[in-house]
Amino acid sequence: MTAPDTESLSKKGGHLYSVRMRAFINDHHLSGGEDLVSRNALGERVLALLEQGLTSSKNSESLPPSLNVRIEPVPETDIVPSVLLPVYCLESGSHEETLSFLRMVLDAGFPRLTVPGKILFGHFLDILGGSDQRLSGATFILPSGKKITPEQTGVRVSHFGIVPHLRQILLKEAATHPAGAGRRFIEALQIASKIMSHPVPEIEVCVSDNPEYTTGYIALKGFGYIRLPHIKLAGKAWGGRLIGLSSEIPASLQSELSVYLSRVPVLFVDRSPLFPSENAIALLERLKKG
Ligand code: PML
Ligand code: MG
Repeated sequence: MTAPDTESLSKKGGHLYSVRMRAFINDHHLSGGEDLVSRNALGERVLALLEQGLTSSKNSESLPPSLNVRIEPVPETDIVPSVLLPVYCLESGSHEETLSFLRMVLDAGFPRLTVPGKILFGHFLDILGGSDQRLSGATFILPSGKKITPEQTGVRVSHFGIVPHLRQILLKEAATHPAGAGRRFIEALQIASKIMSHPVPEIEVCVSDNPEYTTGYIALKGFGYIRLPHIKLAGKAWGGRLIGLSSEIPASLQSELSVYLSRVPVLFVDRSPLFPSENAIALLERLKKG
């Protein structure tokens, strides 16, 4: 484990800054991004997030978007340091191939799963088909197969960041994946890693709501994050996240989980390996071994 970035964990006053950006046109969400950074890195991150919001590819008519940028100090003592999940990538030439891999993983391909994989896959097909478009956040699936949507539109995983040198290294390494690399991958890896850093979630499946971004992922507790190229067909402006829980938790614990995911600041100070892409057979073999 490398030492935490001493510049990021600022000494003076013991604070980092949470910076969160959201770009939108009227009620239509375009783009969001965030980080947890030191005072020194704040200006550069704010500018990068502004650029991200202003150039969102979801803004098909190129109208001038509105942007909310929120910057808040976060006491160092509130920050939970964590480690990013290992990253795998499926080698796939088509949507059908990727979907069939996902179906196999969920249909007993990962023996440790408590949630019923077939039901989860059904809910995922609903997301792909666009039947849950009012959701902007994640939905929970319980071991009974029951689906719970916190706060009506789902829980938004937020308040996370990554030390700058890890971002750079991962972007460089992931460029060898057929799915490519970019800020979406880094952001999604942080979200999945934050979700799996809580004891109750055991699986997450995600597809982007960006019509041009066709790579999604599945994250599995105790295994890692598998990138899924072609999980969606280009041109569809909807997506979503399903989080499978390992136990039937009472409503009070569900809200504790939602608060953790949406509010508790988690800073990624270390990473796990990033593996080259592999075909479905090789990945299923790895998954069987757990
Ligand atoms: C999103 O756009 O909200 C989700 C992006 C998923 C990224 C998957 C990847 O590239 O590994
Ligand atoms: Mg998105």
